[in-house]
Amino acid sequence: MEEIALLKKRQPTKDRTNDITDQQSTKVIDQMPTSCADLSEIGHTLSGLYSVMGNRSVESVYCNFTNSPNDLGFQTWIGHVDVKSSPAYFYVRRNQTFDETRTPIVFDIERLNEGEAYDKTSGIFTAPVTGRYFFTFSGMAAFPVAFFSTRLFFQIGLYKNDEAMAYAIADEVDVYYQDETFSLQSTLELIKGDQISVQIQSMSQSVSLVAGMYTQFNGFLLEEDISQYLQMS
Ligand SMILES: [Ca+2]
Repeated sequence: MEEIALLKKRQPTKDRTNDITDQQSTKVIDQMPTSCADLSEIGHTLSGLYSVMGNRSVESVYCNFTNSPNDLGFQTWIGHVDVKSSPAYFYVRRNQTFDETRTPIVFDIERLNEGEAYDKTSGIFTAPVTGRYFFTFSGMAAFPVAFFSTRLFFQIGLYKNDEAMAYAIADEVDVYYQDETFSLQSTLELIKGDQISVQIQSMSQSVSLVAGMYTQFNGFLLEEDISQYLQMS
């Protein structure tokens, strides 16, 4: 008796499996699904959240398969799915002061370098994938004792390949030793292989970049153009 009861309990599950395999008309589409209609076409029947391919990114949609494809509630767009084929974020500092112009500043202290896109021997971040990135650089410039009251300046830039994307400046007019802070930020569209560095664009003689905890370079991949890798058939 117990066995029969058990069989009866299992029966609905078996029937449902048959429903899907025997009655649902399924077919293969020659691309990644881009909508609930595509998902339905390849055989999905359970309503729920699904990932589909959008124009530039993977998107999340809610499919209500109890509605017909023409009903308003059949597909509800939820948002973009943040897919990254490779992580990229870093936080680096420098151990010693720096005073060379138009040379990538080497930050040799890696607090974090996920994905190893920042190279601490060259000072260059190389975009591992095409997408949008955020960079921030803040620091302190040291101004020497001047013998007469004159303006000393320090101009630093964030460079994409060899082109400046942002400048920050610090200056002082004083006869005493001075420090002054600066910061710059950039949100950039980068192609895979683009190189980002921080360089002193120009400065007065004997000015220098302070090292240690006072100068920090950070960056991370905001959003990757994932679709370009997925055009395979
Ligand atoms: Ca100033």
